[in-house]
Formats: sequence, C-alpha cells, structure tokens
Amino acid sequence: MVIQDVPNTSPPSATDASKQHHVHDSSVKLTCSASLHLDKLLEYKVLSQRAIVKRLRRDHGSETLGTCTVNQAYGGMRFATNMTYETSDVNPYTGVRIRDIPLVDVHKRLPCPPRQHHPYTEAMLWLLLTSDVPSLAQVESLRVTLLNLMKNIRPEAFRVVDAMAADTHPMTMLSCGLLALQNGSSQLRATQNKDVPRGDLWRCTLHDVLSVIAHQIVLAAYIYRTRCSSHDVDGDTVAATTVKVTPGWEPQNDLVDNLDIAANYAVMMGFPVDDTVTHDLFRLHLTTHMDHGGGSASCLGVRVVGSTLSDAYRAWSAGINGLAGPLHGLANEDVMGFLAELQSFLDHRDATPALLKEFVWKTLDAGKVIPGYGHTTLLFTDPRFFMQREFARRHMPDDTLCNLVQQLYLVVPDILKAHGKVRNPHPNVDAHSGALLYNRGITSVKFHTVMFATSRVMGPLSNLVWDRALCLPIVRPMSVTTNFIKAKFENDPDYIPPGLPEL
Ligand code: CMX
Repeated sequence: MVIQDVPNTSPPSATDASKQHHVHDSSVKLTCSASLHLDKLLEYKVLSQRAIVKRLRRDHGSETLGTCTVNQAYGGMRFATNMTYETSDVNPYTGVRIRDIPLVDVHKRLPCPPRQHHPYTEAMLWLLLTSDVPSLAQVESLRVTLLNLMKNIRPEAFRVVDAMAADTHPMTMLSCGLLALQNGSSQLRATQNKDVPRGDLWRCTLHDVLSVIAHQIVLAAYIYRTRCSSHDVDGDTVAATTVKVTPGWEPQNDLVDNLDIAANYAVMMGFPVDDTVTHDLFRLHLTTHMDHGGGSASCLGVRVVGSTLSDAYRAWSAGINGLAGPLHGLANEDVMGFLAELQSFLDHRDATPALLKEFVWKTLDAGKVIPGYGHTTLLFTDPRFFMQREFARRHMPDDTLCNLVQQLYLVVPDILKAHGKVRNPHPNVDAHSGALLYNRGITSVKFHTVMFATSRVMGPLSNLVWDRALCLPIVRPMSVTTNFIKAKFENDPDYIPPGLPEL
C-alpha cells in the first residue's frame, strides 16, 4: 500500500505567513498549509502562536481563568481550570477534541487508506503537531521520516529489555528501554552544550519527539515478540499467537517500506502483511488513544517533567509510568481480568442480565471498582467506546468477549447509578479496547497497556513541542498544608502562616 502523492507546493513564505495570521488569530479554522517539511511549517506556526499568546497574556493576564475550592485542592484538582494544553481538550459530555475537532469528525476528515475505515496514524500526528488536516503528500512525508527513524533504533533498548526479570511488567520494560535511548537526545545535547537559545529548543524537542514515537513502536514490538506473546489473561502459557523469533531478531528488520506506520507496527508484531483488519484495528487504536486533554496523569506527567527542560525521553517516561496505574491506562488490563472472572462465574451459563447484575453487584459489594467505567472528566459514555463497538460489530460480530462487553454495557450504568457513589456510571475507552486486541490474538493482556502507551505517546509529546515553542516556564503550583486550610476557615489563633499566600 503506497500513500498516494499530491503535487508539491512550497512552504508558506513570509508574505503567506502574514496573510494567514488572521486565520490563526480566529483560532478555530484549520488551514492546510502545503509544506511537506514539518519543521518549516511548524516554524511558521510557532511564530504566529507566540504572537497570540503574547497578546492574550498582555490583554487578559490578570483575569480569572478558574477557581480552586478546598475540595478541588484535596480532590485531584478535578475540573479546576488552571493550565493550558494546545493539542486537545475534553468536553465532559461529547469527549475529546483534537485541535478543536471532535474525535469522531477527525476520523471522517483525516486521510485514510483505500477501503479502510480509520485514518493514518501519521495524519493524526500531523494534526496534533500543526493543527492542520494534512494532505496525502504531507502524510507520506511524515511516514517516511518515521520509518527512517524506526530503522535506526539503537540496540541498547533491546538489551535493557532482555536483562529484565520475567515477571517485570511490559510497561516497566518500555519505560526503561526508552530511557536507555535518552543519551541520543538532541535536546539533552543542546542543554548540556548550552549552544541553542531557549526560543529554538523546540526544534530539538521536535526531533526527539519523532524519535521517541518511532523508537517506541519498534521497542513495543520487540517486547511483545520476545517477552509477551505466549501468555494469556491469567499469565498461563498458551499457544504463541505470533511467529516465533530467532535469537538476534530485531523488529525493524521486518519493516515493509511501502506500509504505513500502523500496518508496520502490526507486521513487526508478527501479523501478516495482508491482514488489513488488524492493520485497521491498529489505526483505530493508535488514533483514538493518542490524546485526552492536558490533565490526565500521562499528559500532566509529561508537562510537569518536561517543564524542567528534561528532554522528551525523560518526560515521556513519566507519562508511561502514570499511564501504567490501574486507575488510568492499566484499567484496560483489569477489564480483561474482570471479563475472565465473569466467564468463570458464568461457568458456561448464558450471560443473562440477571447473572450479569449478580456478578457486578458481587464485585461492588467486595469493595472493588468496575474497571472500564467512570471517568475523572467525562460525564457520559466515552465516544471512543462507541467507535470501538462499531469496529467489533463490523469485523467480529460473534466474538464472545466483545459481546460480553456489550451485554455489560446494557446493565452496568444502572447498577452504578443505584450504587450511588459514581459520578459517571458510563463506560470509558478501556471498557472495550482489550476485547478487540484479544480477538486479533494479542492474548497477553499486560501488553494491552503498552498498546495504549504506543498511541498516547503522540499527544502529550506533540504538546511538549508546543510547551517549548511557547517557552513555557517550569511548572510549580503553590501548595498549602491542611493546617493552613484549618487556620483559614476555622481561625486557628496558634497557626503561623508561611507568609505567602496570605490568609
Ligand atoms: N466502580 C466502582 N466505584 C467507582 C467507579 C467504578 N467504575 N468509578 C468511581 N467509583 C467510586 C470511586 O472509587 C469513588 O469512591 P470513594 O468515594 O469511596 O473514593 C466514588 O465512586 C466517586 O468517584 P468519581 O468521582 O466518580 O470518580 P473519580 O474521578 O474519583 O475517579 C476513575 C475516576 C476513572 C479513577 C474511577 O471512575 C475508576 O476508578 N474507574 C475504574 C477504573 C477505570 O476504568 N479507569 C480508567 C479511566 C480512563 C483512563 O484514564 O484510561
């Protein structure tokens, strides 16, 4: 499959840039600047975005953006509006928007391979980085860049993974393996040599970001093929679902020059070159998990660590480790464990609503959460759940696990409402993703969170390029102690405040 080329046009000139300034200033309209050079296009965009931020800070810098209550301070800053994030935002009812476009519409607008349903990963990444819907030629240009970076991964990452104990979680392998590549960071070199002005550091960050994304895909395939591919949901050994690898095998040797990045990811994981259903599932998976506003632990971790001028490798390692928590991305693994427990509870009986309800209540009464349900920010069903359900209906209508996911969806929200504690009783993205991957033979569920991470890397790291481009300072919110709050609201005469902020 070759991505079709379109006529090449020059990058925007200085005059074009001033003409387009107005378009950007109105901030919602997407342009499709024709440059195939990501760095040139971004150079133009960085200058215009810097001007907008400067103006906003000058004209509105001292106006109130949000407030923080005591409950928010104790409650994970839920719904406290206190940070900027350029690449995406989340509407509590309609879900994530990528560069102001709802995700469902993004999937309709981005280029996608012929006869497939989901867009090129490269197209989504281009949109995240530039806020433009790319042309096919731009997609192709980014595909080639990423492919070349994938081919040039250094072997240290594999050796680190090889050295880790058998019971190490694949997310830990991923985090450590990527950190082993950090000494190749352009930004690290620039900050050590102090030879790149702060305003130009974003160029080094862009280079690192593309490298981390490309290398992570290869490393993920390595972890899957060498450390994961033959274990099922309970960790028992089952028939390997992929072709066995020979000693010394490295995934990048399997890359196919004319395939897109998602298809190549599948191929490196051992799926056939013509398995278009799996390739399209990978495109769906990669493009739905990329970004989810700046406040989620994986994105916030990158923002905070990146703000210290740590490079993209170190910043993303923080993001990976945040994503690996069971209240965040690891929930997709827990969903698979939950489905396995449900299957043993059913013991070959039909999954009737009465039996499902009994099992869900049993889980809640044991003080456990129902994984895949609820959300910190969303207040309704995650649209990504529906996108995944549509894929299941189209390609795997008889799949047992996908059908269980659907049957649970029909009973769980009412039970969680009756339970009375949960703010959002509806399913999130993790409720469905694992069942789709399992259907394609990815039975090592611990690897499912690595799949999530291989998509999520693209959102917060695209945003990191913008943090650098806008020269954002180190993150350092003001914290207060419980004694401070007690004194403020209960007039404790013995309390000596720290001085600032004033009581
Ligand atoms: N099952 C049972 N109880 C739940 C629940 C669920 N699915 N979701 C929330 N609750 C409970 C909370 O634990 C909390 O209980 P306590 O008051 O005893 O502490 C109460 O309901 C209120 O929580 P909330 O305000 O509705 O939700 P939070 O913002 O605190 O937490 C989340 C959000 C996602 C951590 C929570 O809904 C949860 O644990 N869900 C299950 C795990 C999951 O699916 N996580 C993935 C989220 C998506 C992602 O980031 O990948």
